[in-house]
Amino acid sequence: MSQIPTRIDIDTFRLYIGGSVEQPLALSMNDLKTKFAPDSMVALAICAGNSRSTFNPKVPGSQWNNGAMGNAKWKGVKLKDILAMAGAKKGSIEVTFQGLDRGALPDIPAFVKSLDINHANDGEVMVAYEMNGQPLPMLNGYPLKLVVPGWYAIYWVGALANINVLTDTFKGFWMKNAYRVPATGPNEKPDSLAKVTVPISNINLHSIFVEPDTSETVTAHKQCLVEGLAFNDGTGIKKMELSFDDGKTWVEAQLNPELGKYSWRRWKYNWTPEAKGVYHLKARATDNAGHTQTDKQWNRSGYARGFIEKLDVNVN
Ligand SMILES: Nc1nc2c(c(=O)[nH]1)N[C@H]1C(S)=C(S)[C@@H](COP(=O)(O)O)O[C@H]1N2
Ligand SMILES: [Mo]
Repeated sequence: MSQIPTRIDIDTFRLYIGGSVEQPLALSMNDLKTKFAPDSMVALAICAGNSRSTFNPKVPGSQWNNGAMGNAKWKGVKLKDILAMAGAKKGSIEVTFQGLDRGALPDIPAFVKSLDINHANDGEVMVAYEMNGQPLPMLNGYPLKLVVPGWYAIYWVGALANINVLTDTFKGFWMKNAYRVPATGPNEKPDSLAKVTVPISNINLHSIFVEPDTSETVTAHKQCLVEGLAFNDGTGIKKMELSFDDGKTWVEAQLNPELGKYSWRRWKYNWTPEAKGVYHLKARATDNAGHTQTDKQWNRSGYARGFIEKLDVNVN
């Protein structure tokens, strides 16, 4: 656990922009709300380690189920507009982000993340001051959170206070040593770990069941609403399929309307089991980039789960 601030004086709080810029800035909350056009979007914030507990063989780290994620409407200022006001100098290549929290122990490196300057300037990355129409809750990074839509929440630096423009590659611990995946994607074999790794980046295609849950009783010959979520890095979900026989046959589920390209997408299916017994359900999404979820995936850190979700349902 990091030392996170428990109190912030919003009148004296400043967001500092410095480094390789023409004009270093110290922006108050009022500056952010009055000197820039507001921007908003619905986007999924998901921990890279979400669903880690389901990796086999087991990997170290918080044993998350599917709970380390949330979908919200974010409002704030485009990072691009803030960088334009500061004026990144020629030769700038990266931007770093740091919050007000400090490592729990003196030798824990400060939590600093970086983005390529073109990504920072893509017009989508946002410095958010509201979540679902309210000021950001303290525990979600009050008063400002970087929103990097389509990328894992490790980049969504909370209590954001320092933005630094760099003319060389950032080599901080949380980019160079931690939060990395094989260069070929978030998949490797336990007995032959990838030698080349890169910082984790965009959200892997995945889908989960929400209803029914394993404790629910489903009755034969009665309709049961099967519901869940699907998401990826923003290319969007094309198709959602379900199997009730452990992957032998598949049926198409209905996708709810899209709330935005970076939002999760809800899906549903009216299922009427024909007999009593245990059913082995599977959920499989296909995205607009042409990927379909597969059964097998593993990596040493349990990041970016994308393999197919299973659910055993007892029908009485
Ligand atoms: N300042 C700061 N921001 C941070 C982190 C952190 O340790 N410090 N952790 C990141 C990680 S790993 C995740 S999963 C998300 C969690 O977002 P939440 O606190 O809104 O749930 O915050 C990200 N932003
Ligand atoms: Mo995380």
